[in-house]
Amino acid sequence: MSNCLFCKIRDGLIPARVVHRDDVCMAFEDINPQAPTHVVFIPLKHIPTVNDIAQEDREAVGHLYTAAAQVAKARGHSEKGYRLVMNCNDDAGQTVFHIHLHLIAGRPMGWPPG
Ligand code: DGP
Repeated sequence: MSNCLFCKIRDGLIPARVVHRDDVCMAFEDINPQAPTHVVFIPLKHIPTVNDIAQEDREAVGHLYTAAAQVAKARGHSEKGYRLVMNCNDDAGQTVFHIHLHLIAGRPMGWPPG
Protein backbone atom coordinates (compact mmCIF):
# COMPACT_ATOMS: atom_id res chain seq x y z
CA MET A 1 0.00 0.00 0.00
CA SER A 2 2.85 2.40 0.85
CA ASN A 3 4.20 1.89 -2.66
CA CYS A 4 0.85 2.35 -4.38
CA LEU A 5 0.90 4.96 -7.15
CA PHE A 6 -2.76 5.88 -6.73
CA CYS A 7 -2.41 6.16 -2.94
CA LYS A 8 0.40 8.63 -3.61
CA ILE A 9 -1.84 10.61 -5.96
CA ARG A 10 -4.62 10.47 -3.34
CA ASP A 11 -2.20 11.84 -0.75
CA GLY A 12 -0.86 14.58 -3.02
CA LEU A 13 2.63 13.05 -3.19
CA ILE A 14 2.40 12.68 -6.98
CA PRO A 15 0.68 15.42 -8.98
CA ALA A 16 -2.42 14.73 -11.02
CA ARG A 17 -5.11 16.75 -12.73
CA VAL A 18 -7.87 16.15 -10.19
CA VAL A 19 -11.40 16.52 -11.53
CA HIS A 20 -13.43 15.28 -8.56
CA ARG A 21 -12.91 14.61 -4.88
CA ASP A 22 -15.29 13.78 -2.07
CA ASP A 23 -15.12 11.84 1.17
CA VAL A 24 -15.25 8.44 -0.56
CA CYS A 25 -13.49 8.77 -3.91
CA MET A 26 -11.44 10.98 -6.15
CA ALA A 27 -10.94 11.23 -9.90
CA PHE A 28 -8.16 12.51 -12.09
CA GLU A 29 -7.21 12.69 -15.74
CA ASP A 30 -5.53 9.54 -17.04
CA ILE A 31 -1.88 10.17 -17.90
CA ASN A 32 -2.26 8.18 -21.14
CA PRO A 33 -5.72 9.12 -22.42
CA GLN A 34 -7.43 6.71 -24.80
CA ALA A 35 -10.20 9.14 -25.76
CA PRO A 36 -10.98 12.87 -25.49
CA THR A 37 -12.29 12.16 -21.98
CA HIS A 38 -10.36 9.60 -19.96
CA VAL A 39 -10.72 9.99 -16.22
CA VAL A 40 -9.99 7.39 -13.53
CA PHE A 41 -12.06 7.16 -10.35
CA ILE A 42 -10.49 5.59 -7.27
CA PRO A 43 -11.82 4.86 -3.82
CA LEU A 44 -9.83 6.68 -1.15
CA LYS A 45 -9.47 3.30 0.51
CA HIS A 46 -6.69 1.14 -0.91
CA ILE A 47 -8.24 -1.95 -2.53
CA PRO A 48 -5.78 -3.78 -4.82
CA THR A 49 -8.14 -5.56 -7.24
CA VAL A 50 -11.80 -6.31 -7.78
CA ASN A 51 -11.07 -9.65 -6.10
CA ASP A 52 -10.37 -7.76 -2.89
CA ILE A 53 -13.65 -5.83 -2.71
CA ALA A 54 -15.26 -6.69 0.62
CA GLN A 55 -18.91 -6.50 1.62
CA GLU A 56 -18.14 -3.30 3.48
CA ASP A 57 -16.74 -1.73 0.27
CA ARG A 58 -19.91 -2.12 -1.78
CA GLU A 59 -21.15 1.40 -1.15
CA ALA A 60 -17.77 2.92 -2.03
CA VAL A 61 -17.60 0.94 -5.27
CA GLY A 62 -21.12 2.01 -6.21
CA HIS A 63 -20.08 5.56 -5.39
CA LEU A 64 -17.44 5.39 -8.14
CA TYR A 65 -20.22 4.87 -10.69
CA THR A 66 -22.39 7.74 -9.53
CA ALA A 67 -19.37 10.07 -9.43
CA ALA A 68 -18.37 8.96 -12.93
CA ALA A 69 -21.89 9.57 -14.23
CA GLN A 70 -21.80 13.09 -12.77
CA VAL A 71 -18.52 13.89 -14.50
CA ALA A 72 -19.76 12.35 -17.76
CA LYS A 73 -22.88 14.51 -17.55
CA ALA A 74 -20.90 17.66 -16.77
CA ARG A 75 -18.76 17.00 -19.85
CA GLY A 76 -21.78 16.47 -22.08
CA HIS A 77 -21.37 12.72 -22.64
CA SER A 78 -24.66 11.49 -21.17
CA GLU A 79 -26.63 11.38 -24.40
CA LYS A 80 -24.06 9.99 -26.83
CA GLY A 81 -22.66 7.65 -24.23
CA TYR A 82 -19.48 6.58 -22.57
CA ARG A 83 -17.71 3.51 -21.26
CA LEU A 84 -16.99 2.62 -17.64
CA VAL A 85 -14.52 -0.20 -17.15
CA MET A 86 -12.54 -1.69 -14.29
CA ASN A 87 -9.72 -4.06 -15.24
CA CYS A 88 -8.85 -6.95 -12.92
CA ASN A 89 -5.39 -8.51 -12.98
CA ASP A 90 -3.06 -9.26 -15.84
CA ASP A 91 -5.28 -10.68 -18.59
CA ALA A 92 -7.51 -7.62 -18.39
CA GLY A 93 -4.51 -5.30 -18.48
CA GLN A 94 -4.57 -3.97 -14.92
CA THR A 95 -1.31 -2.13 -14.32
CA VAL A 96 -2.05 -0.15 -11.15
CA PHE A 97 -3.17 -2.30 -8.24
CA HIS A 98 -5.55 0.12 -6.55
CA ILE A 99 -8.97 -0.39 -8.09
CA HIS A 100 -10.06 2.33 -10.48
CA LEU A 101 -13.00 2.88 -12.76
CA HIS A 102 -12.07 4.25 -16.18
CA LEU A 103 -14.45 6.81 -17.70
CA ILE A 104 -13.76 6.85 -21.43
CA ALA A 105 -15.79 9.08 -23.72
CA GLY A 106 -15.82 11.46 -26.64
CA ARG A 107 -15.41 9.02 -29.53
CA PRO A 108 -17.19 5.92 -30.85
CA MET A 109 -15.89 2.69 -29.35
CA GLY A 110 -15.83 -0.89 -30.59
CA TRP A 111 -16.93 -4.03 -28.82
CA PRO A 112 -15.53 -6.41 -27.73
CA PRO A 113 -12.47 -4.55 -26.46
CA GLY A 114 -9.09 -5.95 -27.45
P1 DGP B 1 -5.19 -0.10 -15.68
O1 DGP B 1 -4.44 -0.54 -16.92
O2 DGP B 1 -6.66 -0.47 -15.75
O3 DGP B 1 -4.52 -0.54 -14.42
O4 DGP B 1 -5.15 1.48 -15.73
C1 DGP B 1 -4.16 2.26 -15.12
C2 DGP B 1 -4.26 3.64 -15.70
O5 DGP B 1 -3.55 4.52 -14.88
C3 DGP B 1 -3.69 3.76 -17.11
O6 DGP B 1 -4.73 4.11 -18.02
C4 DGP B 1 -2.67 4.88 -17.01
C5 DGP B 1 -2.98 5.53 -15.68
N1 DGP B 1 -1.80 5.99 -14.99
C6 DGP B 1 -0.67 5.28 -14.74
N2 DGP B 1 0.21 6.03 -14.07
C7 DGP B 1 -0.38 7.25 -13.90
C8 DGP B 1 0.03 8.45 -13.26
O7 DGP B 1 1.13 8.58 -12.71
N3 DGP B 1 -0.85 9.49 -13.30
C9 DGP B 1 -2.06 9.40 -13.89
N4 DGP B 1 -2.84 10.48 -13.88
N5 DGP B 1 -2.48 8.27 -14.48
C10 DGP B 1 -1.65 7.21 -14.49
